[in-house]
Amino acid sequence: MKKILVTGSLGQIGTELTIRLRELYGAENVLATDIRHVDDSPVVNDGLYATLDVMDGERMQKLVNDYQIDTIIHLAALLSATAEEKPLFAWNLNMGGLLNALEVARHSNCQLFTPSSIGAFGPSTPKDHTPQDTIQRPNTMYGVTKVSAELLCDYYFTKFGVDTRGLRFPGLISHKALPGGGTTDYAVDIYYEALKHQKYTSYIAKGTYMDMMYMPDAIDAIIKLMEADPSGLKHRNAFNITAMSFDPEEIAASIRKYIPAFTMDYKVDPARQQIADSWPNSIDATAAKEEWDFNPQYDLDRMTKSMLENLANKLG
Ligand code: AKB
Repeated sequence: MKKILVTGSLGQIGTELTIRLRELYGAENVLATDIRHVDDSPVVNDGLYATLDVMDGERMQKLVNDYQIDTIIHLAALLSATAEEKPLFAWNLNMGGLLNALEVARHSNCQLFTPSSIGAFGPSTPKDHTPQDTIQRPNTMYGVTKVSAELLCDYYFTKFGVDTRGLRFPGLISHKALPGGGTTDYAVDIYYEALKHQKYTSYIAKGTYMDMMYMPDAIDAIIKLMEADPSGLKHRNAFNITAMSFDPEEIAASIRKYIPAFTMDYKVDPARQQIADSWPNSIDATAAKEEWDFNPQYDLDRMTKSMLENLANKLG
């Protein structure tokens, strides 16, 4: 049975992933960690939990030793919009945290997962059906850290034999935990506002297409990739994955199928728009499909239905 340590477990991916990993591998085999401690979170209360600042490599190593960890899922990082506001901190946290996780993985022979992003692409990348292997010259600090992270994980695999694996995530949409500081967050906010006020003001301009995915598909993808037979993996770090690509008008139209009175207007945020404009319209996930059978289940309308049903229950 795997013994898994998750960093950033109170974040948007970590919250749902930790719960799923505990269901699959047993609560006693999943150690959730985060720099924060949130009293009423199931991540903290329903299993093993320890505070961990990923910049503290010694503590990370001690936790791995104490709990005999063999798999590290390293999620702690700043997202794109916050990274643009605090570029030096973003570099230090995103790269320093990963380097610590890779060193611990090397010393303790752990498998390691870390997410990359569509943010690893830039303005000179082909915008439509962006290939798996293509130009990566991002012009955001987030993107610079993501490309560097992909290369660093490749290096640790080829040089030291660490079993590193990764996915280039699109915008992730979830009803359980909110994202924080991303460019694609509008596609989560819109569902909350649709239910609360039947209207939304989008900070992303009409006609801006970005790849997106519903969180259950993202969680399945992480688990499937980590379980995949390594002999079938030609690309370890990191696979393009996507389930849909839409602009603000299309997600609004999908919401209107369930809330006909829903309206949307625009107040574009130049900082986040500039980031969105540098990313692909839609990426090509063929390598993930061929190498480990990536198979997302949710398209836009199915996701909208599930988001609205679940959020309606949550918001009462
Ligand atoms: C962000 O918007 O920063 C993230 C991402 C696509 O990596 N959701």
